[in-house]
Amino acid sequence: MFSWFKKKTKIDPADTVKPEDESGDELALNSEKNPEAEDPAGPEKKDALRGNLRNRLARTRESFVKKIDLLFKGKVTIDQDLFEELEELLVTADLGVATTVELLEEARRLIDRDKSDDPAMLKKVLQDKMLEYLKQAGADTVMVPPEKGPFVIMVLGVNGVGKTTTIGKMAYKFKQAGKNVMLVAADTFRAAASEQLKVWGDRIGVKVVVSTEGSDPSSVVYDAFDLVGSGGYDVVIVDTAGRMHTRVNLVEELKKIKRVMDKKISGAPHEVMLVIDATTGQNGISQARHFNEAVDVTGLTLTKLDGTAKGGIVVNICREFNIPIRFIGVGEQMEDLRDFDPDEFVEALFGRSDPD
Ligand SMILES: Nc1nc2c(ncn2[C@@H]2O[C@H](COP(=O)(O)OP(=O)(O)O)[C@@H](O)[C@H]2O)c(=O)[nH]1
Ligand SMILES: [Mg+2]
Repeated sequence: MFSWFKKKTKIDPADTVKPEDESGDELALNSEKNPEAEDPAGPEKKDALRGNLRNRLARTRESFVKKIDLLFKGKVTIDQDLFEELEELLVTADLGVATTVELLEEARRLIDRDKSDDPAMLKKVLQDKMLEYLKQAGADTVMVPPEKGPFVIMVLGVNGVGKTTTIGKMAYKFKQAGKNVMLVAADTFRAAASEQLKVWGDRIGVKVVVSTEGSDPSSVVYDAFDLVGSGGYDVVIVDTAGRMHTRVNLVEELKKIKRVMDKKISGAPHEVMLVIDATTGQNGISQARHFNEAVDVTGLTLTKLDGTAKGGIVVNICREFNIPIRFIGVGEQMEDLRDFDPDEFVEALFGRSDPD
């Protein structure tokens, strides 16, 4: 099992509370206080969380995995019909045409090679291949903070995808791990955006630098970053506007914010995180493409997986972009942000027994 924060963790949780921590190691979010931390003494607790993820992914399970099961039920041989039905099912589950075609070609190749006629084999190939896609994109998913100074995360995404909520949830995770967090409201397009971030910050107990509506987002960032050194912040998360109707301006604005960040803190932002709403299906793919062309995206968060049957989008995104998924959002509460773990995800979806 691995995920970006469980893997290669070198920081002792006791060390992470020191604001002067400059070890340069991967961020250790799995402190004792983190409810999702792997607890060798508590397998029941881990099982409960796993069961919970399974519940949260219920809609995708129902519409996608159960349909696959139904399709295979009673089938004794693999025939063209089975392939065609499977193709349709995968495409409608938002795996995308290209991913589906590739998956089925690979399945055909393996079935020919093994001269297999067993539908169970086809199903297994499908699951394995999906897991492979998820693992390829997530092979190196550890977010690495800089050797010195704060870890700066810039959060992007179109309106309503869940940026501000995800920032609140991330801040909670970092806080739980003993990090000193500052949030910056650089979504100056709507006053409500700044207020919403403030509400999250107050709830969690972290500093929020608010902005006034209509102010220049890069000057908000410029001023906010002046406070970083004196405040001893370990993590700075910047919320940005995501209006789409002025895409060119938005791109220029994001580039400018990035430049300002780097000017104030060399190397920042260390993570450019794009938030994608899983319920938008293929639309999410084109958003990822646009944003990635404009500013190099280094990590993804997929939100609202609890409310959608389009969970297949995760496989599609992993195959299409070689950008690691850091988190998945599975609810509206602050605890509802999960580290993305391919094994755990596939297991929760297909209900396999523990792959380890
Ligand atoms: N069910 C569910 N709702 C979410 C999730 N993430 C965000 N939301 C909701 O999506 C809506 C828009 O979120 P917001 O953070 O304001 O989006 P922003 O415009 O990108 O900043 C809010 O009602 C959130 O509560 C999630 O993982 N699951
Ligand atoms: Mg927002």
